[in-house]
Amino acid sequence: MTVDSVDPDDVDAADILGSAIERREDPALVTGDAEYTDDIQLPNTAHMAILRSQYAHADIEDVDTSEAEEMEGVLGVYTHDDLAREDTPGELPFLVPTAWLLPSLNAVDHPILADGRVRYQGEAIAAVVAEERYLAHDALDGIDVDYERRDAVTTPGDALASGAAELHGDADRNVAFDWEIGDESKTDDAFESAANTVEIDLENQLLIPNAMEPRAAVADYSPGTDELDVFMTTQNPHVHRLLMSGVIGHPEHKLRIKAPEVGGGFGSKIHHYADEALVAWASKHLERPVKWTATRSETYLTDAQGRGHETHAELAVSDDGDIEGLRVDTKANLGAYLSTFAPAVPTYLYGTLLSGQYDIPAIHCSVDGAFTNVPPVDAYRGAGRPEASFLVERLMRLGAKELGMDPVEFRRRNFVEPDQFPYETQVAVVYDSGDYEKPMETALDMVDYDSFRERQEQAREEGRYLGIGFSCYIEACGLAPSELAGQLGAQAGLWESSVVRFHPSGTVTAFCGTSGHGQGHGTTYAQIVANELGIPYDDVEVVEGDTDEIPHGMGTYGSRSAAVGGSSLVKSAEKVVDKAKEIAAHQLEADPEDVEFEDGKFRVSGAPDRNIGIQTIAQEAYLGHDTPEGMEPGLEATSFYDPDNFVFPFGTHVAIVEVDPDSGEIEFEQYVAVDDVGNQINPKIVEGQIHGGVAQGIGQALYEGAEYDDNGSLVTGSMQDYAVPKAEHIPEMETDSTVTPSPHNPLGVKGVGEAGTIAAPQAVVNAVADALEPFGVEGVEMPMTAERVWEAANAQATADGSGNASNSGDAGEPRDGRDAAADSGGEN
Ligand code: MCN
Repeated sequence: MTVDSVDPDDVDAADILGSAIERREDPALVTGDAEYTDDIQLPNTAHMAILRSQYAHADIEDVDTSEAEEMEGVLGVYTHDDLAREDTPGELPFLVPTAWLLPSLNAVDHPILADGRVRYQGEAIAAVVAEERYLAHDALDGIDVDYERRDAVTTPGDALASGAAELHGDADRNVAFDWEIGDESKTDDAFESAANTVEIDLENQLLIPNAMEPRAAVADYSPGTDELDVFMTTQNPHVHRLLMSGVIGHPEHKLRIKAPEVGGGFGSKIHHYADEALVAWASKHLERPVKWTATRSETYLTDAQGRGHETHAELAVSDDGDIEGLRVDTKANLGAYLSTFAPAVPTYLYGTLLSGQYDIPAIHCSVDGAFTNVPPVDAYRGAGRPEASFLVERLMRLGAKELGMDPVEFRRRNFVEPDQFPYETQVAVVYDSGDYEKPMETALDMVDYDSFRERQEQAREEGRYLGIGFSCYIEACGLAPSELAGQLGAQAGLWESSVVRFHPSGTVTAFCGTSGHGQGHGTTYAQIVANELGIPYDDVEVVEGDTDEIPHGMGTYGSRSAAVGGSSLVKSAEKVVDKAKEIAAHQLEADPEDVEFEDGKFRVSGAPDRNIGIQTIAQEAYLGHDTPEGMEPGLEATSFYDPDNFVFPFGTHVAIVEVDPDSGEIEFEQYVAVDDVGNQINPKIVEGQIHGGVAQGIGQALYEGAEYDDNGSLVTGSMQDYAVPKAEHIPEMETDSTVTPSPHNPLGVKGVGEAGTIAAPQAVVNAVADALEPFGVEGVEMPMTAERVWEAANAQATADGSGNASNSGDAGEPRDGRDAAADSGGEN
């Protein structure tokens, strides 16, 4: 089902919420009219370039900046010592979790500029500010760094092994923390008595975010007022303001962070990096505007990466197919330093999702976080939840296989049933609402599962290898109830604030503390506010991303904007209506109790002719000539909305692939995504978010992965080497949805921004495993490149000498004796 977008003018005001209206932000974006950070040209701007470590691990014996300082046009060259001299706190912060929740956390120092040692390739050592951007970059060649190289370690398993190169003197064998969740002894008991167990070792590879727009910042300091304006690529301006204020030692109330148009983030623009702090500090220091825009190579080296897990997991299952226990042991890559949200990602955002869609009576998960010589690893679209869902859904396939049970039947048997909600898992969260059977059924119909196995058998007879893969995912988003966030270790409340302001003419500006960067908030928030106030959609303007205009805010990540920001707007609009109703009642000479509000009009009950529109009331509110006694003029309201719980979207994604064992190529026959994100504000935007998310999930399954050599140098440092999928690599997706509203917010919505990314990888990996079952292959590590798939399909043949020569181009023998290559064009 493809959702067709509609013109808002063709939608009745009463139907605006839930309509698939066109995104209002697109004309400016596609015509080049939108203003991004790098478009900002302030008079007298100086430009910054940053000298980055060429090595992943080294002591810095000396940094000689004298030649650079002499170069024409250079205004300043700064190292760690310069920042220290200026009494700048100079440490980059992390926010979660707090030490009392993660007592083992080793909160290592994270200097803005390297302090005698570099721990990942690309770490900032010195900054140059010059009159022109190219001069600044040229001057980097005038800085001489005397490195003493050290051994590097890039994977968590290696970093935690004895004898590994140590990154931080005070970290015992690179241990960032150890953490556990669930009931260990109950889980051990479940395994001891289990009739069947299956186990898996898997890697969830490191991924590099690829927003279209690289990170950038322009800072403008006014010495007269001591005000510092920073325009930057941020997903959370108020959080950045708070953190930066501490990092550079500038008072929060004199610091303004503004996000112009932001060209994607996927999590990478949540965090506080050295670069933005340096720009702000330098502007203050030089008393003139300073600008920095990362090159694409810099983003590859320094943007916080995602995932990076090595996991061993086991599932205990009864003979009837009931899951009895799940045991997980994960080593998580944290990179060289703790980034803003980093320790929360492989702990509270991962371990709490390990029950998946299933009623699992005993779960235990232990996680060892490791420092390694790669950039900090932090939240990247999905953040902990894709890792959990991948693991659970890979085990679901294995469990079914072990019992000889249909994978759909096995899942269905273990689903949390609709009457079990709210469902408390064994890993600390309570699922809000769900009906897992429904999206599964819809997806099965869409792929005609009843006939698939026959088709698969027939194809195998012809030497063609079809496979089907299921992913019944769950996620937790809408971050988060502040109290729960506190219990989970965040040093921040995760409420959201908004203002709904009527202007005297009857139009409205809605301000929200979230900060969209591609998600279409301008459209969906206007739909919410127009619906609440009963006014035309075009009369509502939405403002985000500016600490000067918006009272406060926690930003956009964790698919929280609709559930928390949207709900905050509802609350503000309700307050506005309440005040307007009092004015209306006064003017209609009625008791407010007797006044009803519907479709933008206040009516006296039982006397429909006595009515007045809310837009007229707005004018009256500002005139203040005829309002209830003692009422303040004006019509606007502010809310700080704090939700009761996370929201838990879910769904079933199914991939059908054909694998060519001769070449290792994987072709999609069908990709079906059926998602339940509760009520939908805008089905077109929901569909677009699913499309983008699935594309990223397929990217992880098939193409993407950060690779480092033994020295810790990034091998996949450009788009030539890091395979971001192109449009031709992504299959036509068939989408549908079911609707199970969340009871925890006034809109009944659940988040959608990460769902596709969380769902897709395991659907594809399970499909490839299914296709290659005749070859005795149970899985291929991601990214499933043609080479890896070919090797897996041919491993058995190579091992037992059954016919495949590595350079013959023929596939190995399937285990059931059929000739894989016979009819499959093995000569191609
Ligand atoms: N929406 C809706 N109905 C729902 C849920 C959401 O119509 N039931 C709409 C919302 O109103 C919003 C959009 O869908 O316009 C996404 O909403 P939500 O799921 O609340 O997610 P956020 O807006 O908080 O966005 C964050 C999420 C995350 S965490 C990542 S990562 C991500 C993503 O969004 N990064 C993106 N989508 C992205 N899309 C783009 N283009 N660029 C990114 O960097």
